[in-house]
Amino acid sequence: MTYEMIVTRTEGPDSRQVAIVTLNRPKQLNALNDQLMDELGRALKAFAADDSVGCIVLTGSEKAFAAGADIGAMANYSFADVYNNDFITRNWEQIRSIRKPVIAAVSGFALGGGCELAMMCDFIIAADNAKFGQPEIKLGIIPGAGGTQRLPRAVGKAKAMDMALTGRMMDAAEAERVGLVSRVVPLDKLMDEAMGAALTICSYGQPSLMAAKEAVNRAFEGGLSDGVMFERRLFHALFATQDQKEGMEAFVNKRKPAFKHR
Ligand code: DAK
Repeated sequence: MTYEMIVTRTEGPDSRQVAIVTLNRPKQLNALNDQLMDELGRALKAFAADDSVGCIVLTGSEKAFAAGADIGAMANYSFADVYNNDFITRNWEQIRSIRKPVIAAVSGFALGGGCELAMMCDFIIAADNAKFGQPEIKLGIIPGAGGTQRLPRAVGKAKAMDMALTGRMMDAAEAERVGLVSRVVPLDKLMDEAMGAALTICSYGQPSLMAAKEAVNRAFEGGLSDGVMFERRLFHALFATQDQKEGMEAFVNKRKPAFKHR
């Protein structure tokens, strides 16, 4: 597939690759427009359907993961334009529907829709120059792609309100301290770190990876006892997989497991 606003490649052993998707509108700080989101949706869907891909890394440029939705493109929209056309929503939902692990490797600005996009990934690894924010309030709007919901779940109400109401940015150190990102590394080590995590993930069995992702996501959707029950059922179900037999037998026999993803 050919793309204009993203670049895709795969890396790793043939049988189990990491797909790397790079947002590529550097002059506009990767501002997210319809075409970019369409291309991103298509690429993610294709990698999700590709059995040789075990994990996806989403990244941007050194200066910007993404500085938000394209303000120039939005500036003249009316209520009827955004409501009737369900303004860019269809593409934003795509990333949430991907069942394989998706890591955001963030350097530079992750603002507005850029921060929301990173939060839709399963976890965020940040470079030490990363800056997160939901500055929509400065434009007379509010976050529109889940920022008011995912940010408080990630960092708590106080920090989320602070960011949504003042529009201030959070640096990488603060983002790690409050749990928005899982790791912070020097900028020149960002892709090594993200690839290391992605290759580790690729070495595990796909059914258990997907079950772990579903179960953790469930923690954000409902109550504790329902979540624990959901986890228990998935846990039990994994005993029906070849990978569980392989993983445990390999441990007992002190050898490396060879997962078949079945
Ligand atoms: N849109 C369009 N262009 C942008 C942009 C953006 N969000 N951010 C930066 N650019 C462009 C700048 O206009 C500039 O273009 P030229 O002037 O060179 O042509 C170029 O990128 C470089 O930017 P700066 O010259 O401003 O660079 P600085 O280093 O001085 O400043 C900055 C960097 C990131 C602090 C600054 O550019 C900035 O404040 N940018 C705007 C950040 C922002 O407000 N983001 C939130 C946008 S609202 C939804 C889904 C998502 C959304 C809504 C709905 N649905 C699913 C319904 C999301 C909304 C948003 O994200």
